[in-house]
Amino acid sequence: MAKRCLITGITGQDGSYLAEWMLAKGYQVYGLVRRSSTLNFARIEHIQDRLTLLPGDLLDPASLIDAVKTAAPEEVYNLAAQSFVQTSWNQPVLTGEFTALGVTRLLEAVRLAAPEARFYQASSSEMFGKVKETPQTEETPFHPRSPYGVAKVYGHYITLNYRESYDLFACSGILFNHESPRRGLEFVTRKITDAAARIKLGLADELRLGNLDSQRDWGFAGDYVKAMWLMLQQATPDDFVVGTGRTTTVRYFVEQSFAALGMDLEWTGEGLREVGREQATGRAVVRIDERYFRPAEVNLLLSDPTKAKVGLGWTPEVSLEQLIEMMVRADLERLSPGSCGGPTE
Ligand code: NAP
Ligand code: F7E
Repeated sequence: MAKRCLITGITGQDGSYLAEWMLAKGYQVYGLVRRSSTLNFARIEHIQDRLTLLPGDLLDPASLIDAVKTAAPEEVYNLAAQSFVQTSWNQPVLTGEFTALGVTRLLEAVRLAAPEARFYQASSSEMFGKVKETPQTEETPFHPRSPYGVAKVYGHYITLNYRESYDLFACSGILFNHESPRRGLEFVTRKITDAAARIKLGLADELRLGNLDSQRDWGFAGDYVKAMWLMLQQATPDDFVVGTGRTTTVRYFVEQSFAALGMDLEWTGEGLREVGREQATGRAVVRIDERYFRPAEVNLLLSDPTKAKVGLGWTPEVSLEQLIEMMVRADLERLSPGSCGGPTE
């Protein structure tokens, strides 16, 4: 009989890639979806007929218990969260409800309705925040810098606590930034590749950004969901850092994105940096905009993924340059005349 898994956040970036991976592995895949006044299944449209979608919300314990009972899963992946760091300052309480307490609600549902199930929690490199050491490992102390980061620290420790208190097979993957053509448009990488494609096509002439100096360890989401699955195939539950071991600036990501579309870059000025374009029409400007700076920034993230490499046999396959190329090409194709468009690749 096929193994069964339940994925929360299946309509999100990672949920869609994980669902594809689990289907390919022969699992019966259940996904938790919350009610919305408009359908938001764009990322899973292509596989929707092979999924069983169950209604539920991280705020509603009964809906979680129902979903776990119905799916009767061997594996549960908790990917649902309010995941945008900037929004967590505007909605700190809601972020705490979803991203922190939501984990406890789901763990309780698993403890009560499927205690033998293996549980994956989507922890984050944002927990390292104002980093205590570089690179960051599973042993690096946390110092979160946003309500989102604080909520993720709670989710991380409650997962560990349920492992220690109830002997649940509960693991946390401490994942560094991972991107794809399915990344939400508000995150910096997708904002850049979408804008580069628009500027190339003459649909926009400006890209507004905040801190160009912040450094991230960016990988491809399609690679990272494999690490999630590998964690739940181990003999004992454990936590793993997942990243590429390479860090670059936001500025570098901008340069590479425009270069991938054959556009020359020229940075000028302190507050205002300009992009000169040779092949597109009009004039493109990268403008520094105070609105995109954060009250407290995470300046530098760099993973040491040795434990995942050795313990899980996991290595990322897509390089940063390949990822950028993949993202700009997908945005260019989506926005080109004659394309059917849509918010994803
Ligand atoms: P995402 O694209 O923002 O997806 C978030 C998902 O959570 C969506 O499916 C969303 O549903 C769902 N969700 C939000 N609130 C919910 C609620 N109250 N009840 C039920 N579902 C809810 O995020 P992602 O990039 O795929 O990330 C997946 C997980 O990994 C998140 O927990 C994130 O915090 C964490 N993480 C991400 C990264 C990264 O770089 N991507 C790195 C480390 C950790 P709707 O479609 O209805 O909004
Ligand atoms: O910002 C800087 C910004 O919003 C990256 C989430 O998936 O990864 C993600 O969190 C950096 C920051 O991602 C803009 O200040 C400059 O330093 O793409 P981001 P994030 O905050 O790193 C972690 C691991 C998660 O767990 C989260 O869920 O880019 N930046 N200018 C900008 N960022 C945005 N969004 N927009 C700008 O205009």
